[in-house]
Amino acid sequence: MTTIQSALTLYGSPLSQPVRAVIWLLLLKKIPFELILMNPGSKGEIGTRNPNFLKKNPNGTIPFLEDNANDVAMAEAHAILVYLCRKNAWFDLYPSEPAKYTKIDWYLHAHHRGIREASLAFFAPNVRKDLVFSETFLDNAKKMFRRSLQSLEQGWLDQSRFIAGDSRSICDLAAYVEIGQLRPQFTNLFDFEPFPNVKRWLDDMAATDSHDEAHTSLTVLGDISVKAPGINTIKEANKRGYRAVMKLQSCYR
Ligand SMILES: N[C@@H](CCC(=O)N[C@@H](CS)C(=O)NCC(=O)O)C(=O)O
Repeated sequence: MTTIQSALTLYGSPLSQPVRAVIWLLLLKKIPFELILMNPGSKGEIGTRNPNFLKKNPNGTIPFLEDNANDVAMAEAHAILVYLCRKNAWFDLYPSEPAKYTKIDWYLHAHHRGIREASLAFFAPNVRKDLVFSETFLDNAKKMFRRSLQSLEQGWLDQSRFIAGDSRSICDLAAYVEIGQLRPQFTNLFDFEPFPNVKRWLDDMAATDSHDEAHTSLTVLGDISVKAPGINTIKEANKRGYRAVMKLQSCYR
């Protein structure tokens, strides 16, 4: 039997927010890829802190992408999203005109100390039991997230339907994987009622192609607002998330 190596290899796990953004983009564009399941923070065989993985990515983070045909290997979700769009001329999601892509870049850079706090403040304390957070740290992360959400509510999403304009771009994917994970239909960790523009945008994003497959892991994880999930639920969520991604891919391989 001959196996065909995918042009793209993505190291990650479906429950990881930045990994999900890359998975979603590749599914949206119907680009086949190999997904190598990783365990964030672990030194074990498939861990991001294993010496073999650290040789690839010294920062020990996922997502990590190898574009085998082009001898490209890279980390950082937003760099990967931009790379894939530029290389494939996906101008619908990352336009070529500076006036348009600068707004997307602006959001993507701001996201890291703002909206990404959604994970630090709400998700990781429930799911990443290997990480220890002080109350002060968590309070600050929650404040930072609320402030950033407020700026999306009043400064970005009241100007346009999506974050950087009236059509979807990669910054909407990057933002949704963080903000969307807290919705009542997923982890149920945040009350969006005071944010009507964000709520409208969340609904628009949930209607985007491949949303459900990219977010299957979160559906399996379920509401974690009352009780933190056990390790078996987390493993099952990643496994079923992986299967959903592979099943959708098999339709266009
Ligand atoms: N800025 C990075 C963040 C990546 C990141 O934090 N990934 C987590 C999983 S969600 C990770 O790999 N953590 C490894 C660890 O905790 O050691 C990106 O956007 O790609």
